[in-house]
Amino acid sequence: MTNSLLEDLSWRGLLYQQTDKEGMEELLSNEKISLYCGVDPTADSMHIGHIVPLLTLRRFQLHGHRPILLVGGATGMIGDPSGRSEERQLQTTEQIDKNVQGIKTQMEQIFDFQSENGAQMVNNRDWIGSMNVIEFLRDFGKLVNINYMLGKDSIASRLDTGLSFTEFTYTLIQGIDFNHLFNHYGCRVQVGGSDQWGNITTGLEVIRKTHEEETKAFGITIPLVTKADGTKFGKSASGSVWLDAKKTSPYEFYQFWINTADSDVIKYLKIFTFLERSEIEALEVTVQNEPHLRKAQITLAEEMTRLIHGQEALDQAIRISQALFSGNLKELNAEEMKDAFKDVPSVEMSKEEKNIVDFIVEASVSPSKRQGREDVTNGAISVNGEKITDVGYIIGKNDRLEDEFMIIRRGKKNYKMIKFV
Ligand code: 545
Repeated sequence: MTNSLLEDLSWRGLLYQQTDKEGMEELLSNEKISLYCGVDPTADSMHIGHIVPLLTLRRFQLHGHRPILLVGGATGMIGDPSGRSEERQLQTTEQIDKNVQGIKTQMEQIFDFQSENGAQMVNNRDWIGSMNVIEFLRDFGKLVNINYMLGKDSIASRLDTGLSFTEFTYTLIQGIDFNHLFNHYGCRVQVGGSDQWGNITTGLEVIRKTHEEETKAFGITIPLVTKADGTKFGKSASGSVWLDAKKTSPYEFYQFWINTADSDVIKYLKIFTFLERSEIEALEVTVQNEPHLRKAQITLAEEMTRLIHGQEALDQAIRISQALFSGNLKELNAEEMKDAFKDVPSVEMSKEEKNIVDFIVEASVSPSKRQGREDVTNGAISVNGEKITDVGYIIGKNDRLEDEFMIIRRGKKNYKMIKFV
């Protein structure tokens, strides 16, 4: 069972670097362990790139191991230089506390906290926050050599451009965390993205130097998620894909996954979903034989939206997508319409009554009056999902949704949102 976990992780492409591969295989086949992953509260929400190590921890949990979820209430006050070319701006304590709340809520979404191996949440401010400077320097600073620190990528790569003493010490603080969790929670493994390798190995160094016999702690890193076309993963038209529904609506979230390229979709099913190997392999066949059905993309979008936003939000996202696809907007309520047309070009118009042809020309839906008349008679124009073919039709109050906006469609796919002012 347990070794099949590592095999599964490897099949999913989730293993990048590992310290003592055989040692960890042996550990996992002999016992159920505790393992951890940390997230710093540098924002009030994670985006989809951040959750890959957490989903990996969840895979361990499904195999009987206990996840420890660390939020960096202390490390967030310093700032991890890993993977960054510039010094960070310090955040206020209030901002960090607010962010901690946001991240905790999102972590709770992914894990089971009830079962025998239920997840545990910790905040490193609870042990780092009360440590004094003498203790830091005498108990831990002595353990790491400057030369050793300078060998870390996150430090070496910043020597030319600049790195404060504050950020320089970051890796040691994360190292103290691993040691603390090793001592107090029996934590044996730390998981992180590939940028965390230096910090994870600092922890192993601290553990090794503060314990007598050969200690058994391990680190794993996970590769960066890439896209076949070489562009950056995790961006939609409107920016990062956040877990927070207020930043990225469930519909946009759903659409992001639906739009995955055929060349990426199987890889993402492996990395992000808990579908079994046989199910993913069956979907792989459909990508080859009937790609136009987009079964793999639909499955990916459904799994991810359900995981992060729940079944109800998924149902709503599907409803919006179907309404847009069929052009039948009548089934949507005003909230759903706003969501669906968030990225659609919009124009502001006054509330005064207007003939349909004049209206669509003013809104630049049709380029000229002549074309506008033609569009209406041809049945190419619909207002809030209803076709208007009468060139004498007057647009008025009843055409405004919530007295505020309106959706016009010209032809099959050209939508415009009208905002009334
Ligand atoms: C702090 C103390 C520990 C262990 C870990 C940490 C955090 C770690 C770190 N991780 C990254 C992070 O990003 C901010 C998220 C904004 C909400 O900085 N030093 O906190 C990312 N991490 C997930 C992956 C990562 C990493 O949360 O590990 O590689 C991104 O994929 O950058 O004791």
